[in-house]
Amino acid sequence: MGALAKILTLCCVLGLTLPQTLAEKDWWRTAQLYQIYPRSFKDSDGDGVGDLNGVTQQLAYLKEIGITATWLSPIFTSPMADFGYDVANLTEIDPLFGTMEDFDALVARAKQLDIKIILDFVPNHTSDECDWFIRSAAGEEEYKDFYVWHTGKVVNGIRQPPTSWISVFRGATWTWHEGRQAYYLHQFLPKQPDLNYRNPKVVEAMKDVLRFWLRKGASGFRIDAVPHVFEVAADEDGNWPDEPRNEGVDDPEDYEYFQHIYTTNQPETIDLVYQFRKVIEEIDEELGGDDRILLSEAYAPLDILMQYYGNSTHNGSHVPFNFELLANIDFDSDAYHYAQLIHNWLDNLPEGQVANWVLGNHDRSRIGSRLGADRIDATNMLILGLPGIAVNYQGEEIGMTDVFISWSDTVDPQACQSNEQEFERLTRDPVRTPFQWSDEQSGGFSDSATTWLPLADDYKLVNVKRERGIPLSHLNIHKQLRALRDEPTYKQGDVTIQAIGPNVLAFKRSLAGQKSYITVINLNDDVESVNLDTIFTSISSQLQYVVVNDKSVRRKNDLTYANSVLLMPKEAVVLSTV
Ligand SMILES: *[C@@H]1O[C@H](CO)[C@@H](O)[C@H](O)[C@H]1NC(C)=O
Ligand SMILES: *[C@@H]1O[C@H](CO)[C@@H](O)[C@H](O)[C@H]1NC(C)=O
Ligand SMILES: *[C@@H]1O[C@H](CO)[C@@H](O)[C@H](O)[C@H]1NC(C)=O
Ligand SMILES: CC(=O)N[C@H]1CO[C@H](CO)[C@@H](O)[C@@H]1O
Repeated sequence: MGALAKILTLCCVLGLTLPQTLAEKDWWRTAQLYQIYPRSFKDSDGDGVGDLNGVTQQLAYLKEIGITATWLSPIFTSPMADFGYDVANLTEIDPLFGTMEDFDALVARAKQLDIKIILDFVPNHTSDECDWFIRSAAGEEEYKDFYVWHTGKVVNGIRQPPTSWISVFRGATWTWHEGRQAYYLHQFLPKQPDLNYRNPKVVEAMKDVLRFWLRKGASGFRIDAVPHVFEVAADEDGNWPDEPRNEGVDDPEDYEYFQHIYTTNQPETIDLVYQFRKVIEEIDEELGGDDRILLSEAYAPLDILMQYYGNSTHNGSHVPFNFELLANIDFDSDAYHYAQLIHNWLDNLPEGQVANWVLGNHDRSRIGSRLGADRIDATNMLILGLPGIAVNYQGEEIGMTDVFISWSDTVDPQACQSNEQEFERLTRDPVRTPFQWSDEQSGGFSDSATTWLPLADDYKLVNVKRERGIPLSHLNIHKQLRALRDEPTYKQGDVTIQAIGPNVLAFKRSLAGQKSYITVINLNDDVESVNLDTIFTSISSQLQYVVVNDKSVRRKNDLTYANSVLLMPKEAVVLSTV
């Protein structure tokens, strides 16, 4: 971590010489992605819960902030035991969010605005209310092996689950089913039985789900929780091994009690992603038009993540989400650590692939709360300024922060499964509160005075309407950063990253014959003076301010000498050569 970050120039990260037609197909290589959590984006019908028509109404806002594609957290029929991550019918819209006609209208409007709609695909399990599970539990021949069933083992005359595996949401991964007289496997809630991917019929059924939505106009999928799709294969007697203990975790119900070597990141998972990619390419072939894409979410070691991109014979995910920064940066991280984590991804990137940058999502504490509200612009400068795909979670562009939700108002199952002492560590409600559109009732999110989660107290200060009118608001800085991404230097240029001491992170984007841009971030509270001339090669002796934040004493278009750039506490700026 303390190791000196060395200057490294990454060559042709984006591939410089793509022919025009291919470049259009490759829209996603420089995309601005935006995650919408539909429950909390915009409520069109006054029930206090966001919906598809709400998203359609606000597509113009996505256009305003320059979004290329948006991925929606699950909108499918669900008993909502896990807010839509427990899907009962994978090809149906949940009435809470609207109808299939509403979905069609969303896709049609998005097409007019040239915004792509990407859907969330939850392969790890279905709801126990899914027709497949009901038939499987009844032992119907076609479906009986759609899920993972086992009669358990009998020890001292007492029936026990086949293994001691623990669910992500605490407690056993096995639940006894009276009807079938067997245990079924669930890595999450008992209401979320795991599909049996060792059954080819399941794989085919899931591929049909992908085909269904692609033909309905989806531009791709984000695949959720890929590591949990496969468990280790059973031995010839149909039994599985227990997992080894994690020393230092004493609560036997806690997911961390065991090392998950048999229930996560099994090698078959990667091949499944390759198979899903084939489906995407098959539909590209069938329907033509712009590329459809796969985003994949996995918290896994870097060498495994890189395999998701594909290998020499198989294409994989276009965008395996890069959680290096999200998972490893904290409030106290220094510039060396940032630089190292950025390098980790870029230096390991397979040839021809594109990097992506993610700092938040619906599962993680918001950036402003995790890293400090006065680092929000700085993180947006990283996400939007580094080469490749920028990914924002809704609200990051206006600087929304975590909202305290009391135990009695808590609805996230991950927290509700725990107790009043533990829930704050586990709950994801604080990052899922209603989007703050304006200073009106319910922040302009809903006509209803009550919303499914309480609104942030600060909505009168932090909202789209107000921030539009403040020159250096998070929103307006975000828009300026977004505009820069249309410059050839940002689309195709190289990057050089440098920590300048522990407090200052800088990176240069450059492209032959074009202006270079240098982002300089003061992470901490000392005034810093940096000499960029000695750090970055071939820059002009004078630099011009292109983007400043509200900590700056300089203004846009001011000039400074490259050999003495003064930075105020938490100042973050983009400079260009002149
Ligand atoms: C899902 O819903 C569709 C349309 O309502 C129906 O045709 C299909 O059989 C359902 N699928 C399952 C697995 O229940
Ligand atoms: C690439 O992946 C495929 C499918 O998983 C696998 O069969 C093949 O051995 C891999 N090739 C290499 C070179 O790793
Ligand atoms: C991978 O995808 C690219 C671009 O879509 C395509 O040209 C190539 O043939 C694919 N490679 C394989 C091994 O399928
Ligand atoms: C990593 C993870 O938790 N992935 C998803 C798989 O399914 C669960 C349970 O439904 C979701 O909560 C997760 O987001």
